[in-house]
Amino acid sequence: MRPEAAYDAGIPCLWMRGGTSKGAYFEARDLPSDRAGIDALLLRIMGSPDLRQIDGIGGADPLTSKVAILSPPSRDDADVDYLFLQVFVDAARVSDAQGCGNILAGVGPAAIERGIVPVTGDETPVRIHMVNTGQIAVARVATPGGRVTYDGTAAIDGVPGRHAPVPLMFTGIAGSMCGALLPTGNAMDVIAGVEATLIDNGMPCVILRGADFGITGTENRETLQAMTDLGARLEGIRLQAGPLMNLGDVSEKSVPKMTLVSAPISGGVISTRSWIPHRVHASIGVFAAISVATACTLDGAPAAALAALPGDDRFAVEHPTGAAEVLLDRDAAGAVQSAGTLRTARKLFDGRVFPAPPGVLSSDG
Ligand code: NQM
Repeated sequence: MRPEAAYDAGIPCLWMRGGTSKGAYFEARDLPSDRAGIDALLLRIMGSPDLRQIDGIGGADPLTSKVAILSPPSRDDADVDYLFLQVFVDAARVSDAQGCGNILAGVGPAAIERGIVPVTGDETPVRIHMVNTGQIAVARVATPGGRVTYDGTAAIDGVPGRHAPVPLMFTGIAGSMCGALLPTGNAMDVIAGVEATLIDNGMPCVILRGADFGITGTENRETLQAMTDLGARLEGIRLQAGPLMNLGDVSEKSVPKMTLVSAPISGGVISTRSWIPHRVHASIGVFAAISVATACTLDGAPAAALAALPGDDRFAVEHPTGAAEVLLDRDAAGAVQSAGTLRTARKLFDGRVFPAPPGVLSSDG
């Protein structure tokens, strides 16, 4: 491991928006070789723990306190390895216990920018080994004239403007962290007297009926965040769900996510409000949306009874700032075989980041 002073001259860092999240993209070779060293350095870079992350580059929100670490592929069926790390805002904690499909959207462009993946045409397919779950995603990156472009006409809800599309396709993501799509074997379980679906199609999620919590599905993020009793009730259910989902004690983990569902309001399949798990999501995570959409197809799941299923494979999962479109390929029996989504990404800044000196950050906000 390198001495601390090796980082005083700054660390190469790409600051990118991936989907509806933002994060720091690093190459593994520029970081310490051990996880403890990486975690300590990332806390200093993002400015955690501190509610404002004022002495770091984190955005004082779990959705903008994210990190992607890229390295050459460790598998023959991939072009790049991507390790996702969630840097907690208010705790000195860094977690690899989840992936992130939004930050994933920036991985293909970043890997090309950094020369890990060569351009292969006007569009470059990038096979991404998602190290957190051991699964592969394929991103298609617009590379006209041999360079990544972020300009384009694709729009995603939760992000202003139009940008180059980054379609993402996934196979075999069921049971990514829980070992099975339905870790309890049931489409519906009862926890603390409430019916829930415990599901993992790329992201461990607990899906509950909003009506059981007095939620209509029209509330905005701020309203829900202010409902502290609701947050505490969801956390109680989450702590019980963790072991049932083969995740063990989840008191310090960012999974499972908690999603309240209601009948669709604006022409989509279902309305969602998500806790990730203690802050309310401004929209919904990519894999969380895939997991919710999948739950909508399961007989006996509370979400299925509320859903307006589409006639095709396009599932619009409504969220507080619009809808996320999920593609679900189903076999003749209706079982989900593969999934996809459309994201966009944008390079915001490319430079060197300077970590705060060790030991100066505190959590007194
Ligand atoms: O579910 C937030 C996000 C995410 C994760 C979170 C995500 C996903 O929106 O794949 O994208 O759930 O912590 O970035």
